[in-house]
Amino acid sequence: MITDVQDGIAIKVHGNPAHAHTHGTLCAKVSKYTERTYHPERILHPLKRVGPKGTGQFEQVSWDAALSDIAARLQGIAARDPQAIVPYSYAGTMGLVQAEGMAARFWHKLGASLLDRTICSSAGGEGLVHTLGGKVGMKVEFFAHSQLIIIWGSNSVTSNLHFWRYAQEAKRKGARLICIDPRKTETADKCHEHIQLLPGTDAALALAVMHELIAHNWLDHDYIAQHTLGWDALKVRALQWSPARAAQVCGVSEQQIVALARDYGMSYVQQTPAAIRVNYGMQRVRGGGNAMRAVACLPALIGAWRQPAGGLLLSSSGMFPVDKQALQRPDLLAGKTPRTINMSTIGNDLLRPSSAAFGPQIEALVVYNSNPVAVAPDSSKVAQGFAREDLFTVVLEHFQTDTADYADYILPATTQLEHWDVHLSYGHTDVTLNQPAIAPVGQAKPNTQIFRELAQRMGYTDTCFADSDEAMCRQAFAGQVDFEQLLRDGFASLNVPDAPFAQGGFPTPSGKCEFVSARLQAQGQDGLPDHVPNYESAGSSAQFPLAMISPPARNFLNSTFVNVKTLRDMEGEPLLEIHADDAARRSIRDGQTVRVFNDRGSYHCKAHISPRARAGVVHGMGIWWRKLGLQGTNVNELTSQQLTDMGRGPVFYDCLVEVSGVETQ
Ligand SMILES: Nc1nc2c(c(=O)[nH]1)N[C@H]1C(S)=C(S)[C@@H](COP(=O)(O)OP(=O)(O)OC[C@H]3O[C@@H](n4cnc5c(=O)[nH]c(N)nc54)[C@H](O)[C@@H]3O)O[C@H]1N2
Ligand SMILES: Nc1nc2c(c(=O)[nH]1)N[C@H]1C(S)=C(S)[C@@H](COP(=O)(O)OP(=O)(O)OC[C@H]3O[C@@H](n4cnc5c(=O)[nH]c(N)nc54)[C@H](O)[C@@H]3O)O[C@H]1N2
Ligand SMILES: [Mo]
Repeated sequence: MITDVQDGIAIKVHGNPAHAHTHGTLCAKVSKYTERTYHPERILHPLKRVGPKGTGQFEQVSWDAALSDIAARLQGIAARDPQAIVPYSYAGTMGLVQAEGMAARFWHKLGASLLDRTICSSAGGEGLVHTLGGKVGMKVEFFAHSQLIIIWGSNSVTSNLHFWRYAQEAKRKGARLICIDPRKTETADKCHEHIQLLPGTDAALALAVMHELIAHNWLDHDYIAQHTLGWDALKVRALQWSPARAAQVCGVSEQQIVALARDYGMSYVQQTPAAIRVNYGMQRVRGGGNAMRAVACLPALIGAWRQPAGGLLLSSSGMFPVDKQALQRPDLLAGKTPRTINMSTIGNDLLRPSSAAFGPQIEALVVYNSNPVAVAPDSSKVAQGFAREDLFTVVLEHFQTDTADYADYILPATTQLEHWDVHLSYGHTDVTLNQPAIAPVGQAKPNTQIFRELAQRMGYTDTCFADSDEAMCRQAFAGQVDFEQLLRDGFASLNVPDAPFAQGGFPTPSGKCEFVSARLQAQGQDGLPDHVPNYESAGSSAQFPLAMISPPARNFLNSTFVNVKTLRDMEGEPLLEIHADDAARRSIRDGQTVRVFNDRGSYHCKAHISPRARAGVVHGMGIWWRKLGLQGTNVNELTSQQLTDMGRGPVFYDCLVEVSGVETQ
């Protein structure tokens, strides 16, 4: 991203045309970054709570007063037990330095609870680790040369524009594109085929594809023999999944499954490259880890990995040689072994008293790069926890979010335009450098600086607390990336082979693609991938007959940008997409206000009778700020704190609801 600056003011941001993957283009929301940076509601100085918890009333205080008081409060709690202090952070910035750089050092030194950062990708990530050995896969640019692209659990047009450009290029060259998604997305519109399965049924579909590959012998026996583990067992499992059986489970036609398998099998017969872009949409259900494993087995069966434009990509992040030891300094724990809090169950955990199993009650929460009151599941519990009068809460933010409303202190943080950072990627394999384009706006400070100054007030004298942000950027890749090149170009490509698994060499314990995982068996899990039904399967409840998913909105980034007017105007208002039959059965009109509800809570929004919804499945779009929605709630009022089969992740898309019209005068 390039920022045009005039007289110290950022005028415009645009994509860097010299960077192959960005190619001069930014997505709709990030192209509004200057509007967000100079937003009239940007927090420009530290704020201290003056009203009751959660009412959002604050007064301006000096940095010195705020940091001294925060340090004193944390020291008081730490003197009893530092584990009563919990950091909470995720995707605001995923830069290695501003996310868990200086902050991690601070928490390690303090001995605070560790945070299990599960809210986005841990189920799929762990599924992939147990199959391919890590978040590794084909290089994203080679999708441009694939002949068959299966986009599985991703609305790429909305959430992964830079991949989508390569898919478009392949399509122009004659590739066939297949989308597998319960919603008829903007991406599905542009694919040749759309398989509109029920949420949480991907493993059944993948196993039925295997069934067909076996039945027709569309198998690369040589690749399977040399580079996979557990084929005989997987074969037995897959043969239990006839297309007819999977069709029942997935809620799609048997013919569609057979055709999918034929397309995939023909890639083997004709030796044309077949690629799967699998993404995190399919792992936000109970069986998310198993689903990812089942899908990740497919390329090995047809030897797709032999070609650069074949194979699979979930995330490329495992290919980056990040030096976490240097950045995060776990050695500062110095023998302490704090407990771990799972960010996906923060609602329950904030409400838990001290106990032998749990440890001390959470007394202080320091939130940065995250808006948990809006994004974490079961948000009425989360809000109830944040509302505890005895909880001391500090929020580092750009804006007064739903979470910041509950803070005791809000500390103004810098944006991407104002600080140093280095980034890895979910998709491509370039390291990128973020150099500040403008001075901090108002009194904002980088997260790193806030933790540096807190460390000083806590009396921490280790030299690592004096490292500058630029120095930390240099430490992040332990000299494995040319920093001078980063300074010059803004990016540097990792040295990744074009077809990394053409000759096997997977980073698993066996070095093979593991159909059977001994590590999973050792955890007491099924060593083979299987279909694990949702906690709340479509059609399993008469009281709550509709399955709800809540995928990202095109013009928001999770809950970021919701307060940027031009983007919010494009999104309109919080919507529930619903099929015409489901609406008719409930006498719901298009545009009518509806109440979406289950045992956990209720959410008011506008109904949108939409061909994007299949019967039985509704879509609560985007992550709106609660306070900008109707009645101060958002879709996470309905989602549960149940966890996935692997990775302890949330099950946002495993959620049953009922919908009723609300009479409006
Ligand atoms: N515009 C925009 N872009 C974003 C984000 C955003 O909020 N807005 N968020 C960013 C972040 S943090 C992430 S993690 C990535 C996520 O990006 P991806 O992992 O690519 O996922 P999404 O596009 O969120 O896709 C979710 C899709 O999965 C579908 N889906 C839901 N349940 C199932 C299921 O059971 N099976 C299958 N096959 N599909 C299912 C949904 O309908 C939706 O279309 O996107 C990033 N990009
Ligand atoms: N129902 C439902 N819920 C979901 C999802 C879903 O699909 N459906 N998606 C989930 C996913 S994939 C994710 S990743 C999570 C994301 O959830 P979060 O990690 O909470 O991400 P955001 O909602 O974008 O909030 C990030 C906050 O960080 C702030 N921020 C940005 N940069 C900085 C910085 O440099 N310093 C500081 N101090 N603050 C900064 C922003 O202003 C913003 O308020 O949400 C999850 N929640
Ligand atoms: Mo995410």
